[in-house]
Amino acid sequence: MPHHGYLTAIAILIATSVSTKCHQAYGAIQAADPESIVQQSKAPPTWWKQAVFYQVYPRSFKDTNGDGIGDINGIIEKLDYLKKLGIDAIWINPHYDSPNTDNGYDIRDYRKIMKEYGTMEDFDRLITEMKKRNMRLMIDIVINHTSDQHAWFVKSKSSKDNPYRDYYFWRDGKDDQAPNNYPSFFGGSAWQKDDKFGQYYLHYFSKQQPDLNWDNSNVRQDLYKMLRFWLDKGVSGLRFDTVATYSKIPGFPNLTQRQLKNFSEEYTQGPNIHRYINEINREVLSHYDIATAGELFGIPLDQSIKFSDRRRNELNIAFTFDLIRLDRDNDERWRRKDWNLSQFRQVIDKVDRTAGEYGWNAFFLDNHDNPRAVSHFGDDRPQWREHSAKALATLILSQHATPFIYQGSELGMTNYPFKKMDDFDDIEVKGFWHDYVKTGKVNAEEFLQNVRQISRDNSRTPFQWDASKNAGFTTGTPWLKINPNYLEINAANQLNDPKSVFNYYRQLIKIRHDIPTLTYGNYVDLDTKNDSIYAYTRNLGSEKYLIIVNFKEKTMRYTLPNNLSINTTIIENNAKSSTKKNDTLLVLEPWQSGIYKLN
Ligand code: TEU
Ligand code: CA
Repeated sequence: MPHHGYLTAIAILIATSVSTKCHQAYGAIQAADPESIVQQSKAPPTWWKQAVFYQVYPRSFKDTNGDGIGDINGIIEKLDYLKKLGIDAIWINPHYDSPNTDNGYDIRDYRKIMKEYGTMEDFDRLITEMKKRNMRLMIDIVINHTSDQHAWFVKSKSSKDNPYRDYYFWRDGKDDQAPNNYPSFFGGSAWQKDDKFGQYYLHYFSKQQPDLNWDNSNVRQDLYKMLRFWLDKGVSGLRFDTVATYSKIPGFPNLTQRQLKNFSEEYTQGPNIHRYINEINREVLSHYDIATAGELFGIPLDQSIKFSDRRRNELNIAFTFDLIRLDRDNDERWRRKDWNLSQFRQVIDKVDRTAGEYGWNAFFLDNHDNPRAVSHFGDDRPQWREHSAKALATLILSQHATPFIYQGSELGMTNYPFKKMDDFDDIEVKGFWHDYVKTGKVNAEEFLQNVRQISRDNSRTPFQWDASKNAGFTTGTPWLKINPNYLEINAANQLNDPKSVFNYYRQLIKIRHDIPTLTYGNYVDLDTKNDSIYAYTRNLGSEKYLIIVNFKEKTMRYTLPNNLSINTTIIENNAKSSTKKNDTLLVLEPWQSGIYKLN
């Protein structure tokens, strides 16, 4: 819908009163006239602001050749499922040739398809099939580091005077120690000694992921050629992995004890980061009609605006992590902390203010690096799972940001019931184990209690398509265990159930497409201190919508502030008493959520 042009969308809306056959029919919506909306939003309407994105983790989405690993043909097979959901654009995690020490984030050849995922012909067919369905593809760009099996690194380590030597960071040790005290995100030191010449190479992530030297213009130019290769194939979006760490601190000084406690931030403070991203934009991105997103892991929130401020010509969309990691330590990244709704909504408020008039955010409550949304921010116990999944969906699809739905969240898929360490696949969990349990700092049971809830593997278990063997994901042995709750939670038993989480997502996506104020309207939190009812408005011109969620498992009464009153119910979930015109008091059942047009 959004690609037919923004004004057409509004015209269609005006022409037809929107109502659905679903169990929550919502009244006719009269949106404001298109001109005023475009003017009021001050920014040119853009497809990537109006689009609803869906993140596919290819490895776990659909296997079509029985090797237990998802593949590109599996994505093609399921495009009609995603079209039915109402998805406009898909972000896929890395699809390039890789030894998979970090599930594709260790790239061996940027211009080859990972053999487990298929062939370049499969990839080209994916693009063609998506274009037929008016869907756009965003690919993952991992250029902070390569695999240690990449040809550049093989040459680089072969000799000190090889032209590729300074494609990476090689340094002498000090007193047979690493060049400095940098830790790796995946445990241990960020320096790996190479015995051939006794030098060390830098790797912020695993030792199989050596960091590229962005200060070398040959590296940058080779990477820009690679970007053009994929963009010329018709890709419509790029997600830049760990984008703030490309520039390193000159001289690699030791981190102080205080800096070590939040080294993720230190790694984003390189002096040239914006010069490099601006160069990528000037040399590559600005020549294509695409959406670009930056994974701003580690960046302090107040600095995040620099990456998406459209006046700076860097990137379009900011992925920030203050919300999804509000219950995580920067230091002990394996530990989970308690959180409350007031903290949750104050982060959203701050992220929205930070973007201001010229920036733009993604909004997401889970991804492949974080636990499942309904287990993390909802309540995945049987009596609340569906209600809270629909409530979180309501939040995701009514924010002043581009929504990213992570695969399976549209079904209310949950965390996996991990029991012991060898249930985990993730290199990050193994790195934490090495740093914290093997060194005796933390006892194994406390460690397990925490990583069970925060591990990236929670969201990487195979997609649950149906109740057949292996949840219909594979006819082979799945690469990672399938959640045993696939018998109850799967796509097959939700597609035709009007009350399913899937169909709630489908309705919400349609509502978001039909009401531009939910995309462009400003965001006003009605009471950031309220710890039970999350209520905010979205406003554009004379249009005002209320979004409300009862985060508690008990019935709550909520009086609308500032003389606000209900005009029409757009959609609501788990309501006992239907909300009426001019109501100012809402009685909200546990995990009740809704979107309402206000007078
Ligand atoms: O993640 C960047 C990153 O820092 C996160 O991995 C973070 O360290 C941790 O996972 C949060 O719990 C990106 C990719 O999203 C991730 O999958 C890769 O492992 C990483 O970069 C290296 O490419
Ligand atoms: Ca396969």
